Amino acid sequence: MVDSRLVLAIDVMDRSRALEIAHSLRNSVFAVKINWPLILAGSGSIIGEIAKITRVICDFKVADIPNTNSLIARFARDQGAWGIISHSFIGFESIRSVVEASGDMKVFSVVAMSHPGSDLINGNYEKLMDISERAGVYGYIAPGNKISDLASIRKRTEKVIMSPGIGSQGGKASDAVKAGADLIIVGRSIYESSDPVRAAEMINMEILKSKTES
Ligand code: O7M
Repeated sequence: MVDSRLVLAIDVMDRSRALEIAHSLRNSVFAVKINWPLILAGSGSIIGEIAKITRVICDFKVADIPNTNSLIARFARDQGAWGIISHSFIGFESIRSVVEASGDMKVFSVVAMSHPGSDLINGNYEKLMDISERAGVYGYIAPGNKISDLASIRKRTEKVIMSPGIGSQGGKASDAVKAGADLIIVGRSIYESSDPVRAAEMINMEILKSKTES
């Protein structure tokens, strides 16, 4: 597996394009993150197909009752996903159900977000981290374009932090790494670029440089 800290978000709705993107960038990424648009446009079997190419993180932002959450997590695990993303505002029992159904699959908990209007969730990161910690998550999602939120979250944990909000949403990978991100999520600014491999390599270099500086 390549030595990259980059997680490529493939938010396209065409199955063959998704596979082509995953294949062409497999040597430049730590993992590929897939989300509902791709699943809804095709079928869940895309997880297993991409898992043959690289690690897959299922960004399902799980947010339901424990029984439903368990079904979703088990499905992702059975398809061969490496990781899954769950919300945490759903409470201890619900996120615990994701952890229990995930087995070896890594569970990342959303405790702050990158978009305008995320203040409600971001203002509650301490409570959300406490719930997630008790539930036994592997890591956290925290915004790479809201550096003070990210830095505050880093201060409270040594677990893996994965950060979106880079490029198209205004954040810089170097700032996010310096504030404590371990893995950087980037989507459009790579797969919509005229040279996606080069775009990914530039971000890989930026991450590496910031890690050695910080
Ligand atoms: O780089 P982009 O903006 O094209 O894509 C960012 C990806 O990260 C996209 O898949 C979003 O759904 C996701 N994301 C956010 O942009 N903001 C968040 O706060 C959280 C996520 C995410 O990945 O949550 C797990």
